[in-house]
Amino acid sequence: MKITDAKVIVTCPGRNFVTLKIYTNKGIYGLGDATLNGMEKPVVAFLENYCIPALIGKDPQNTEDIWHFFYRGIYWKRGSVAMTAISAIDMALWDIKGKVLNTPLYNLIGGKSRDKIMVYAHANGVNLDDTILKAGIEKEKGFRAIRIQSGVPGIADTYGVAKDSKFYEPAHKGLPHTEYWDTAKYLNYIPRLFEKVRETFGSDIHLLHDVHHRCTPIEAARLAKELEPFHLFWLEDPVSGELQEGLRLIRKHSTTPIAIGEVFNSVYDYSTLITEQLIDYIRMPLSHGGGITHLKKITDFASVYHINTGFHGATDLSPVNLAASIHFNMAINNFGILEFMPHQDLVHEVFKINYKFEEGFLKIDDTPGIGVDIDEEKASKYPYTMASLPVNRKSDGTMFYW
Ligand code: EZ4
Ligand code: CO
Repeated sequence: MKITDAKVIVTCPGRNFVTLKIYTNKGIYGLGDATLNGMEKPVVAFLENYCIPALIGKDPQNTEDIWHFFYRGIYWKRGSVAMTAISAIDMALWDIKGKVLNTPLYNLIGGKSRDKIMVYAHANGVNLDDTILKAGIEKEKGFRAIRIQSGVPGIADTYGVAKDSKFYEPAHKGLPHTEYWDTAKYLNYIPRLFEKVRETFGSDIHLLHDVHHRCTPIEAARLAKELEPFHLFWLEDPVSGELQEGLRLIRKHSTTPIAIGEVFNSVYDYSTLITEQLIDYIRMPLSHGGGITHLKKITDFASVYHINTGFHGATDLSPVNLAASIHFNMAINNFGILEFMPHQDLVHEVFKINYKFEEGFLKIDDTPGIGVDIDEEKASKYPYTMASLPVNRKSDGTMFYW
């Protein structure tokens, strides 16, 4: 079997998505998600100028060798752009593998360990009362787990909390805009917020919170400690994970479970965190973390240390990635939870999906491969529109992590 061609489809049904389509001489094609929010074009360029020409003529069934060709074989390793491209290639090849063998992806990586995938919703409120209201709406929809984010008193813009709050979209049209941040105000507010949320919804619902890397290790330790009475499912990205050792400080002070890594792209971003048991959940998604081939190794490695998955699943990851993530998490033993923010209806005009939400869980059908298809004619109706994630400054203007 041979790869005969591949192309990159860029479409913007409400937001940008990049999809890699790999063709074979057997008339079978595979799809991979190559979307990197705000950096779509660099991924497209790497795929078109380097990866696709190198793929032609290769046997698509050799997923392991092809993965290493693009990872080990490339002198300039890693980085989000290159790893997103490699992820898309790997995902498309596993899609082909499933179609060739006429079986859904989950059967190729262990079969079913469960029938449905617990997912968490987002409640993003402009203030405390609004957040309680939003959480109530998600609970009514049947979610068993809700991520709680809120505007902070005294901070003008809080990341991910839209003012008009029609739908979640952290990227804004054009160049990066600036948000301003005040850690002291944030740290004083969040424990009060969770006290109120627990008081309102009781102890049965799983609660999550995303810090978006905005604390220093000792600040994160304080937050994790003060949130302990509210029994979070996890505290996400409490610090910038670049300094893996920073997570030691949080562990020393608190039993609040920690999730990290939506911006990671290699097992080497995780090695200290896993072997020293400094975290509880792997956030790195298939579409940025090297695809099924790499994530299977990482999650098996994590499993040895009793660390579970909690893959990133925001709306800037495409339905192809979401379906692949459902398959993957159906199969592995150490599944934890999956993030799920439903895409806008327009997205489902372009992508034909094979999963559905039911009472807090996602279920997927047994279409061979990943099971999502793209309508290229519809896709072509929505041209790429430049959009960027914000940058974050402290209130005095200092550039800060976000
Ligand atoms: O910032 O997907 O946990 N989810 C998140 C997301 C990410 C965006 C970045 O593109 O933090 O909102
Ligand atoms: Co996050």
